[in-house]
Amino acid sequence: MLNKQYYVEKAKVDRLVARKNTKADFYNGIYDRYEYPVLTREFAPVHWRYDLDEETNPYFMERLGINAVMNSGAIYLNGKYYLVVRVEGNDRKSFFAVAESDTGIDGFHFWDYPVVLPDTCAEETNVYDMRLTQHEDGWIYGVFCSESKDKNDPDLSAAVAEAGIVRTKDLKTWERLDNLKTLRSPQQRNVVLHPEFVDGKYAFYTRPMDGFIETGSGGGIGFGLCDDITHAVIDEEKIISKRIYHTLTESKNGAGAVPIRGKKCWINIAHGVRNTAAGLRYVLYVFGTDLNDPSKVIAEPSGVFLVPLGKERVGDVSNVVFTNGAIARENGEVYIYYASCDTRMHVATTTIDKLEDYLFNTPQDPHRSPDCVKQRCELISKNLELLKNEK
Ligand code: M1P
Repeated sequence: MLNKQYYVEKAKVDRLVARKNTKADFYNGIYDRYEYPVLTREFAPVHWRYDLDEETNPYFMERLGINAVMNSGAIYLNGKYYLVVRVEGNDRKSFFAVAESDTGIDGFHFWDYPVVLPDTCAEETNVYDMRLTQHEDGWIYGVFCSESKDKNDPDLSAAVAEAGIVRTKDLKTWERLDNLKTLRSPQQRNVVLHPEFVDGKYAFYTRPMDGFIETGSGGGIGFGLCDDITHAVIDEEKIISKRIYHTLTESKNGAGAVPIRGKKCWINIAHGVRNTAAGLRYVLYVFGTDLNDPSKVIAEPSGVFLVPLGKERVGDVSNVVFTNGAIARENGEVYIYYASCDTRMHVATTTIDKLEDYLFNTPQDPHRSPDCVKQRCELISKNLELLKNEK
């Protein structure tokens, strides 16, 4: 018999899904933020977490809890906004689940079952952070981190990160392809597939790393081409967005959402990491690449694009924002989905025009305090002149 507590808990989930989201009182002219997260662990269906049968669960105890919903790939299909969410169970293992919405800012609800990926790698322990690429070849690709224990290292925590690749047409049936091989980098995370062929080949953004956490000699976000997506191998990785001393990418960086085709450039929303006394701080930054050569950076505005603010600053891994999904609509609207603190999902909305204005008209980082002061004084004196003439 069904335990009646089910209805109480289900009503809580239903209320969250029905809650309208409104723009927050935040302004920077670049994007809007929203009052509420678009997904939290409380959105997870009750039937994912509880055994509903009174006989086998007399206390209506949570049997398989959900710890977090975060880093989500995003896609717009047949009039709906879809997130392929990284869901982390109470057992620390992540899996993917589809949540859909009619508006892109609220109403996200999970499908009944999580994504069941073909289980082709016996040694794979964890999967996370899927980027969804609607490729011009007609497939929707999901590229994600496939993590296994490093059997050659006796350290209990030593692990290997590779890029797993799946493809689908409907987000329901998934075909698993070979993991990406990068011949010069032992580890890969934050790999993203470009949506168009480049020189007739599949193009990947990579993030070469020496270790599982430390990028070591890995100099930043790489770019490489491969002929066969079903057995993807990249020989050369050209570093296109570098790690730079005393910037937000000093410790590491990584590609985020699948690049968006703008009018002037490919819009790349990435994350940069620096170390602090409070641990690593993850923020988002944006760069633009040539429409004809996505490996060539042509716009590099200075500094952070989006940082964790207020309640977003605290969670399982505090001081983190991370994106691996954005949706650009045909009318130019852009929905940037970002997670805060590896805990919950948010949205920020903007337009392609605004992002390109930001990319090409935000000053570049002069890399030294005296030059930053000069840059700011120029802005101040121009503004004071304007204000004087207004009087
Ligand atoms: O905890 C913050 C993020 O850490 C990793 O990102 P990176 O590989 O750049 O360090 C990822 O594991 C990501 O999932 C996580 O959000």
